[in-house]
Amino acid sequence: MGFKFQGFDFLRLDPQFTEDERLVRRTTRDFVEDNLIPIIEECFRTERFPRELVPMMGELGFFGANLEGYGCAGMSNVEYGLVMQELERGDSGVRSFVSVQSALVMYPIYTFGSDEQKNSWLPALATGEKLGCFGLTEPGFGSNPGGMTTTARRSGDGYTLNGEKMWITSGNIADVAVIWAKVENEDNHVRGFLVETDRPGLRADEVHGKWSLRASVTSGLSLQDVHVPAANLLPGSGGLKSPLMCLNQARYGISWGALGAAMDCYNTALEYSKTRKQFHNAPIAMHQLIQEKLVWMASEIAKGQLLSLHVGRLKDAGTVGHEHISMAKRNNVWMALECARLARDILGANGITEDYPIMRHMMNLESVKTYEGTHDIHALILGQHLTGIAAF
Ligand code: TGC
Ligand code: FAD
Repeated sequence: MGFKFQGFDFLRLDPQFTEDERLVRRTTRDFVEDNLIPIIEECFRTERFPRELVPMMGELGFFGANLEGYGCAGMSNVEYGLVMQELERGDSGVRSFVSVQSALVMYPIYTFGSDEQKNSWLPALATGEKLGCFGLTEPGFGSNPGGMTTTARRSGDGYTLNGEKMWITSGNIADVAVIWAKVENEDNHVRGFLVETDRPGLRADEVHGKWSLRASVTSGLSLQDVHVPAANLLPGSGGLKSPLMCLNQARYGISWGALGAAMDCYNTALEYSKTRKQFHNAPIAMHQLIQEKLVWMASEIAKGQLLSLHVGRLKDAGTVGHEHISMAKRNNVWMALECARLARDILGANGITEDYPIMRHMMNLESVKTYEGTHDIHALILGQHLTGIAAF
């Protein structure tokens, strides 16, 4: 069932987007409408990542979209954001997959990698022929990745890695893992390593039974004496700042993605409220309480659009701060989750079924609120920026 997506432009923002930006949005929207929407409920129900869509997403330039060269599309950050918005209108799990491939795998290779690493990995990651994952979080260190216990020790012609990574998106389908580890004989400095997933000693265990992001693969990674050549160290990486720079790219995309999920919830609730009749044989949209909920959603989505667009323009101008990205991620994900809850309410009992996308968005957004820095961690990042005092 569900209702056809109408787009959302209460503030008449469209003229603020360039023709290229509108084209990227249209192309991604068509891809989602034609290829993702028809299968997403089945994927979510059966805990299946729709891998068959990967080659098409590669052809459309979704992977590493805002990077230049190496077969990447060279999109602006606003265009990249609009891709994320449209993908997450389809499903947060598919947007997560693209975020990880782009912001957390291709970006660090592009930014910290050697020419050899860039040439050998980026073109294949851009087409989707190769897939990647990003291992920062550990079982005991989520919000505080600086405490990580995964180690790399220089040995022979390379490094030997040991440790456990947890909650790793795409872990079981990746060809390469970007692993963050403390180098034991280099003052425990955090560095990034490219670890091919068929190396002896690396094991990926898929997490099953998630009630969120069920169309996305999530894994635990175990590294036991995994040896990589010295050429697998990302030479430009150094310190916790390096993985945090990757997180900025992903968090920025998430701020747009959450808008897409919120728009889908709003659109569904609006259309439903105009057709569902209760009391006086009249649509429930005539009731003030229903209208107030719709107005809240429309107002918050419109404000969220302004926020992401402005942060995107700052990013394109090279003047964005990570605090701006924290505000956009925190606000828009919270807002989207509230929209999902209000929309579910408006749909009554129908809202809990897979006939409508609401409950799937709501469950997905619970993860989105937690990953890439929880809602509260972003409050503390912003608090630190405002006061100069770290309260972590
Ligand atoms: P702290 O001492 O504050 O910072 C260490 C160094 O990093 C610098 N820095 C940043 N640089 C770039 N971007 C940022 N956002 C940065 N934040 C801090 C900082 O200036 C410092 O530089 P330097 O030169 O002085 O060394 O570090 P801390 O250990 O106190 O931690 C800070 C905190 C809590 C903000 C950070 O650890 C954090 O963000 N925690 C949240 C962890 C997180 O977000 N994990 C995400 C894992 S990946 C994931 O979830 C993927 S989900 C799938 C998908 O994306 O779709
Ligand atoms: P914790 O850090 O244990 O936090 C638990 C609670 O305590 C939260 O409410 C938090 O806000 C609060 N809290 C923690 N510290 C403080 C404090 N100082 N003050 C106040 N409150 C605090 N990680 C990766 O590296 N790669 C991935 O690809 C990846 N994909 C993921 C996919 C999914 C589906 C999920 C759910 C997670 C993924 N993650 C990934 C991990 C994610 O980044 C972490 O879950 C997140 O950083 C939070 O860590 P945690 O779950 O250990 O929670």
